[in-house]
Amino acid sequence: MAETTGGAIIAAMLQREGVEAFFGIVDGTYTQLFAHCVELGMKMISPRHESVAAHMAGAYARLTGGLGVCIASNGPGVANMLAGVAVENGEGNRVLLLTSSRRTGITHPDRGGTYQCFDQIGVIGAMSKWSQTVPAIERLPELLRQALRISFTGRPGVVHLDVPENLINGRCPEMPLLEPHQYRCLEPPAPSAAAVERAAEMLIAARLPMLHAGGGVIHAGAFAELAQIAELLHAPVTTSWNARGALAETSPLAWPMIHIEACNRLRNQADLVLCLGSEVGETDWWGKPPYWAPLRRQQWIQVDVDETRLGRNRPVDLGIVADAKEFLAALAQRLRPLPRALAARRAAVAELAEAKRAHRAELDAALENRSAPMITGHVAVACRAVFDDDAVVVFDGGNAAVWGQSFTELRRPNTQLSTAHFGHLGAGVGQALGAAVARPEKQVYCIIGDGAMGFNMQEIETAVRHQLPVVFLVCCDRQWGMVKINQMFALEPFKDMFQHALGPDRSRTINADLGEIAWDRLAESMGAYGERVSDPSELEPALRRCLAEKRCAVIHVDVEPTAHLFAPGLQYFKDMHQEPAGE
Ligand SMILES: Cc1ncc(C[n+]2csc(CCOP(=O)(O)OP(=O)(O)O)c2C)c(N)n1
Ligand SMILES: [Mg+2]
Repeated sequence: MAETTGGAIIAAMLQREGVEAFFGIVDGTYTQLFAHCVELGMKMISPRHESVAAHMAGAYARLTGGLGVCIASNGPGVANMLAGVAVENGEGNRVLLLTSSRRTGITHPDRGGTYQCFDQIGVIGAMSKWSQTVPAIERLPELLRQALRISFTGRPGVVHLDVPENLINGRCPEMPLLEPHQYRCLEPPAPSAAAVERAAEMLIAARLPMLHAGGGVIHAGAFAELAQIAELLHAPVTTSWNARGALAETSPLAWPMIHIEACNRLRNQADLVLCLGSEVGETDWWGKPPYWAPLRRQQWIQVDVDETRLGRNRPVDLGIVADAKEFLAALAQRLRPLPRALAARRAAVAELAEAKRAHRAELDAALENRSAPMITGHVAVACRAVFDDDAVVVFDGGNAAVWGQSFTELRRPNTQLSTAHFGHLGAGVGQALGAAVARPEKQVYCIIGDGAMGFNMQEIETAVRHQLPVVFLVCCDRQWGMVKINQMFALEPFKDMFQHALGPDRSRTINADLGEIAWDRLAESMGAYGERVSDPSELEPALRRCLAEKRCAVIHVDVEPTAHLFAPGLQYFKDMHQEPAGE
């Protein structure tokens, strides 16, 4: 019988799954794996830290609607990957992690003193959807099939298969391989006709229905369907933080999550919520009053691929297990335009929209300050003026991300990346690079704090090496801004307790200041293009020069450090940490 290797088997199976790119760092324990993948035409993108590979894979999966594959080598490589696993699983991105481990027999369990070994599946098992090791080569195809089956079932997240080095690199007999349709369902779950009928009746009868979209809408790619249903019903759309931009914000029916009071008002006035692919978690205030109407005044229909999420945080009147796109497409078939009811809805929606406009004007007032160093809001505004409407924007950092979100209009669906569940500083660097791999023909830019950039600055070289022309705008306030402002308020009532920590006049903060890194010069040292801008009127020309370079570019943006501390809406963020008052 012809011979092959475990690595070649995995590569062939990934090819059958349509994998075109994967992310990770080379190591001898899995040479046969990455070599065969590259041989089959898959692009291997190699960052300089394993956790970045996970974020690249997560962003890639989210933007392509496919599978994000990353690899990490036993012991230290896997240890470095753990942060990425936690974040990407938390964010709910469809990531397949393949790791090597030491040869069979000396690990799982550790024989004692095994080099570069820890309980990889025990640790990752506790932080992912599924994690297993391959005990013998005969079981490799079956266990990889199980990993893929679980990856495409329910809410996306990280699945992990660990393969001992001798099984990846050693020779073995060839084995028959199956096609994906032979081992997993390729069709997303469709709703029953009865459930669609009931939902349609409720939506037609409602006075003011609204839609609430979560990450499930993004992963289902249900953008056109969401817009169509919103228009048919003339229903405003809010999103979770994770799904911001599921509906283009150029639509008058989009209620961007930055307009918190406007969202609260809408969520209190709607008498019916159609909740799509969202678990209605903490950043949606658990679906509770006073942020949403009480149960007696508001019905809920919840649609999710994962039955265990139905009614979990907010009780529902109708729970439907279905993919968001399948459900919305079926609903569109059933709905007819509703001229009489719509007239009343139009008036109600127009009135509610006033709160969005007022808040926008309030935010934009900050832009009247055009002194240098700049007010951080100018960064996002200049980007919106220069980058294409379909550019992918990544927000990372504390206040830098809040300023960025607050001044960016998302003009096309699925063009925004952040770590909405984790707020994980530095993840945006990998996300931006992953975005550039996923959408090579589109522009990608990343608005990031100077603290956040410091976690993964080495990846500028990765962007240069792989010709990923991402533009980074590093908002340099030389502080952990979001934490500094928090300390200023949180320590105020306890000032007298901290004479040593806060200094004799009790005016200091504790370790919230950072030194300066010259991000433009750092970038140049790695072969990227660098600029430094302090005056807001110089930002657009600098961005145009960056784009003309057609390579990775980094702009060191000097922002006014005190104004930067007062990012819009921080009080709401603080409020969110408390349990909402209502039932
Ligand atoms: C990996 C990680 N470590 C720590 C934190 C806690 N944290 C939240 S915001 C913040 C400060 C962010 O500083 P920077 O990136 O410079 O953004 P700025 O607020 O100054 O704009 C910190 C330390 C976090 N969110 N992620
Ligand atoms: Mg900072």
